[in-house]
Amino acid sequence: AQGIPDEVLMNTELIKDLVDVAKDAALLQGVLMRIQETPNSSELVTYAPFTLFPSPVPKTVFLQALALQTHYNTLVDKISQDPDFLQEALASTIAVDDFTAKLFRIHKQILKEGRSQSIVLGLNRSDYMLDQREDGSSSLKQIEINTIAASFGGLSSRTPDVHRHVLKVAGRLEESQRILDNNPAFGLTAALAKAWELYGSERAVVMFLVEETQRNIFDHRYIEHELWKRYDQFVLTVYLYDSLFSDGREVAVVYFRNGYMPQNYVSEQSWDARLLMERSRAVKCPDISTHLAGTKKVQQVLARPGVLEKFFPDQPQVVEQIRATFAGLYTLDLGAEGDKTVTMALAAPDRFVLKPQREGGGNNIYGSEICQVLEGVKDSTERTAYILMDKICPWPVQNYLLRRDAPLKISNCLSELGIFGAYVRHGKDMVMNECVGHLLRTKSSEHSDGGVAAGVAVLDNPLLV
Ligand code: GSH
Repeated sequence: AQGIPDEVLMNTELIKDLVDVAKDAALLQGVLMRIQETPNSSELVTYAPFTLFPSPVPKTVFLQALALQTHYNTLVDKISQDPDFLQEALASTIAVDDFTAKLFRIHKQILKEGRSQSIVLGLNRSDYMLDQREDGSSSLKQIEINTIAASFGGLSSRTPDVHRHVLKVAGRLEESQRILDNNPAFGLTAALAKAWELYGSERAVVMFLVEETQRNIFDHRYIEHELWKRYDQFVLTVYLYDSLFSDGREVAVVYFRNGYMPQNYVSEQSWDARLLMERSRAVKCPDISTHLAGTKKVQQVLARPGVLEKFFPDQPQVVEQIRATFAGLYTLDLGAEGDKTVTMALAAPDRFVLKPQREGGGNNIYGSEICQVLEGVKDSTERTAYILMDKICPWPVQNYLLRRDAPLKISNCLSELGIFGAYVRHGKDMVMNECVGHLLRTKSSEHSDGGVAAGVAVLDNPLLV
């Protein structure tokens, strides 16, 4: 099996027609975003950015990523229940990174008071790229795991039909039939619904905590509508961008689609609100310790020898399976090991990515900028706000990135595969632990960083090869 052949990619007349077909198909399927000018109105909306064609992904690697997801769910959940591990892993980071420190303070307070809710709901997305070497080998490497506001499970449920249609119109029936079904919205909602049911109060609402500007509302709406579809009765869902405005209704589940960046906390009151939610009986998705389990520092510590073994003491094959997806990850803690990391990074910055403890995309540091940043902090504790990771290098593939008002041109593209995980734990019992779908995102190779929300990547589908 192959990707899209050049005779199609280079046929300019055909491409022009297909672009119109594709945009209408996206609108018809509801692959939508609000526009930048009016981010809180649905009067004028546009298609969410997407690729004209699906991108090739080797089948073995795709299956490998799917098979890992329930183990990653378990790992994240175990980390969240291990205060000693989190304390030790994050000690150097919270000493210098104010945002992580504030989250950690809430986590400590909850530990002291005791958790108010034994139902845990985890909706995450583990992201990977292919490390493709000159010798033709490809290996799956994890970029990161998102344990808060993992997005695009809604829109990616609708993109398969867009690519199927485009390929059919292009006369590529065989490729069209190879586009996989995908419905993360359904599985994410199944977990949300399970948590709501376990909470056990018909009148309690599911609260979507969203950003003040809501361009990505349709991605949220898919989840919301899936939730309503499950019940004959009235299900209450509310959208709030400031939890302080909750108007007296009991909240069963708080689904965070906000709260992952420092800018999301506009004042001290926002931090008070986060604490209030953590203390409440509502099921938090994620709770504060699961949020912390998704930090880059935890990712780096997990790659140290013996750490995965601690979480899976009797499952060496699971340890091996997970570890196989780890790229080289290096500490910048003060001491000889961290000094070695600094020297290594300065000697060959193009081989690495410098990652601060930030989410939302566009925060990582590459190339000569790594040297600038490291030169400034290398002799101080400030460097412990970052970790260093090997840069993953996939082969570029040509495709057309369709984005409102952007000129049409062929681009060299890199793709990132995300796998959605959903789990619910009630006390000690895992009552649900599933892999619920995938998300392929593709960007021009000119950009080293940034997702769809950050305006860099676009939605895509894997074409298994
Ligand atoms: N607040 C927006 C939403 O909830 O839809 C964006 C959230 C966001 O940026 N989430 C990150 C993500 O999944 C994880 S923290 N980004 C994927 C992308 O933008 O491509």
